[in-house]
Amino acid sequence: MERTFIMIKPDGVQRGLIGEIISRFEKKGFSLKALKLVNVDRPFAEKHYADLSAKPFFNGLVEYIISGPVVAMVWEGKGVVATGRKIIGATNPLASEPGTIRGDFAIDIGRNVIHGSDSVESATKEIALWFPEGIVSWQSSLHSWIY
Ligand code: RTP
Repeated sequence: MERTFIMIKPDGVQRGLIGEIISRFEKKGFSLKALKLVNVDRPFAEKHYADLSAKPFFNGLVEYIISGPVVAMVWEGKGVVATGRKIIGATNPLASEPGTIRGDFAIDIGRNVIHGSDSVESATKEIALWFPEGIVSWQSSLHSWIY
């Protein structure tokens, strides 16, 4: 079953959006496989965003991610990577459709509330980076009729 890495960024945590965000993924039918509230340090944030290290906004992005605790999660389900990105909405919240998380709760691209893996390959890498301790194994009883 496909998995994705989802992170509620510091602004999402500070604004009290954790429950709202978890609820949207749960109601869609995806299963929460791992969750932790963590402060990340600069080297870790730089590693997570290594692919963007040449971008002009890279330093600001790292400062933002280390500015407060984030919620790191693994969600599982059919098509969860692509559908998770749809639930999140476009990177620039002003371009995100209403009904998406960014469309409903954000304005600024530099404070866009949430991250979601952009491919199955990235998800595998990000889950290994954020959850080196491994994740608890459980099977939602809903799977038998959802999937
Ligand atoms: P994410 O990785 O956070 O899910 O975002 P994304 O795939 O939608 O967008 P990406 O291009 O990977 O950018 C990562 C994060 O960098 C910040 N950003 N700032 N022009 C800017 O100032 C700018 N562009 C991107 C955003 O926080 C974006 O989510």
